[in-house]
Order: sequence, then C-alpha cells, then structure tokens
Amino acid sequence: MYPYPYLSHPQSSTPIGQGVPGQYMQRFIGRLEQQLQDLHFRPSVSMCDTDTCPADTDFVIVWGTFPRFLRSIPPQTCKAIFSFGAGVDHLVSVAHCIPKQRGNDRIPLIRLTDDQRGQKMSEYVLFNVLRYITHAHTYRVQQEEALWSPVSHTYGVRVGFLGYGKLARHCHDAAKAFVPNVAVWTRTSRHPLKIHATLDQFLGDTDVLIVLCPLTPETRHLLNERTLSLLPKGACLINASRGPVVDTEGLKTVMQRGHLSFAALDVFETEPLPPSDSLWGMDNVYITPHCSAITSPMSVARDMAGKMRQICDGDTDVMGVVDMERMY
Ligand code: OXD
Repeated sequence: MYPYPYLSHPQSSTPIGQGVPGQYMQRFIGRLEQQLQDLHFRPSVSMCDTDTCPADTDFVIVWGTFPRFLRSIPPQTCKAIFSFGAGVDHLVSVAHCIPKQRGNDRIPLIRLTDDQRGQKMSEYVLFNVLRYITHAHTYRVQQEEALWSPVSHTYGVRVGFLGYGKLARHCHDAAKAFVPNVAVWTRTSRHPLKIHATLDQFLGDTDVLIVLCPLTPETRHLLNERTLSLLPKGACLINASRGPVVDTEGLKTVMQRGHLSFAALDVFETEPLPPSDSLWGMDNVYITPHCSAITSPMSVARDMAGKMRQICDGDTDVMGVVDMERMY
C-alpha cells in the first residue's frame, strides 16, 4: 500500500480563518512522514486552485475550498479527504465538487478529532468562564482608570453549551470542576444533560453561553438580537465555533444596550476581523484571532496517520467522517 497524501495548502481565498501557515505545514509534513515511514509516504503540496490532484493520490488533506482542485481528485485511488479543522462547513459547501466513488457515494470527508484539540479548547473556554465569574474584564477596565471598586461575587452561575460534540464534551468535563450548573442544547433530544424543552427556555436559564455547534443552515444566525436578548441580563457569550452562528449586528445591539456584560469571540462572520470593525473598540469584548484550539503539528499528524492506517487496513469506521446530510 502506498498512500500518497496530497496536501492542499491555501495561502488565500479561504473563507474562514487563515490558511495553514507555511512553517506549520512544514512541521506537519515532517511529523506525518515520521508516522507513516513504513508506508512510503510521498507528500505533494498544492498552493492554489489551479493545481490538479495527481492521478495516483490516496489521501488528500485540505483546509481551503478549491472547487477546481476538489473536482480533480481521482476517485479510483483516493480513499479519503482530510480536513485540517474540526469544523467542515466551508468544505461541505463545496461537497458537490467532491467526485463520486463506485457506489455513487462521494469520497469520504474526515474532520480532525485529535485529543489535544479538546484540551486547547477547554483552556480557552475555561479561561473565559473564569474571567466572567471573577469579573476580570471589569477589573481590567477599572485598573486603566486607577479605580478601586470591588464588585459583588457571582454565585450559582449557570453554564450552557450550544452544541455537544467532542470538543464541547471535553470543555464540559473541565468546566464541571468550577461550575456545578451545566446544561446543553443540541439538535437531538437524546442527551441527558438536555433538560430544556425549547431553545428559548435554555437561553433564559443560561448565564454563560458557550457556542460550540457546527455551522449549518439551521445554526446560521441562530443567535441574533431576539435570541441573545433571552439570555439573563448581565450574561456572557463565548463563541469558539463559527462566526456566522451569531448575527454580528444583533450581538452589537445587545452589547450596546448593556444586556450582555461580556463576550469572548474567537470567530467572526468576516475573518480576519477588519480593523474598522466596532467590536475591536468594545471594552467588554475579548477578541482572539480564530486560534482557540490550534493543535500541534504532531497531534494533527498522529490523528490523520492513525485514520489513514485504519482505512488502508480496510476499516472505514473512522472517527470524524462527515455526514453530508447533517453537514458536519
Ligand atoms: C477548526 C478550527 O475547525 O480551528 O478546527 O476552526
């Protein structure tokens, strides 16, 4: 078996986040080669959509959406397309460009499920939950004004997860050490932590809303002026999934009204966030550049290599295969 991972590296035109930086890519390829030494791995990197995929490619790894490139992937040899991210909304939007294999199914698309990603996301989420609980953002502003003014402690904070996939479960377990009141809202009703009958009720009972759901037509602008206003006054929003789950204009209105006291945003409807965007100037907004769960090249390589081996051994039941109907 001679897997031939073909690595597609977008420098630009990626609709979310930024391209995978060159240095990261170099380290990643090195790690992947190490992991697959015995399989005669031959990497090949494409930088733009004008490239076509080599005819004997076994695996493709992508981050950006290159319709033309995707169409050129050979379905006769290619066993899977790996996404560099846990979120695949951008790739699902061009899924019609992925060639069909025998049996009429498209070449499977597989997202990242490495454990380190859960760890990194938990650090980001917990940091912001604790910032909110300890009023860190209020004290930061007070310090700028040399103001000595203790704020009353907050007790019984209720945390709610919008979405409950692998990343959210990791964050949930980490958050449990600090906050006993944790609820979830998921698309399906099967989760025992899902105790609310409607999304509106869930939001009404949530002081810290952690958004970790995939972006689908159902979740686009799910959080808007109306739904964000259902959160209790003084609540906090943490968005680490995809920017368009939140309607930015609605969020700004709710923040300006003082209804939410803090928002930690790692993702945005437009990325990079333009310098002129008014979110930058808001005291109670903490902005990070879509980096909440960037994992090491080693962790990513280990995850992908393990799955490639599994597939080469004839086991197609790998973790993270995207359901094209559900769109995640
Ligand atoms: C991801 C991301 O999808 O980093 O993994 O956004």
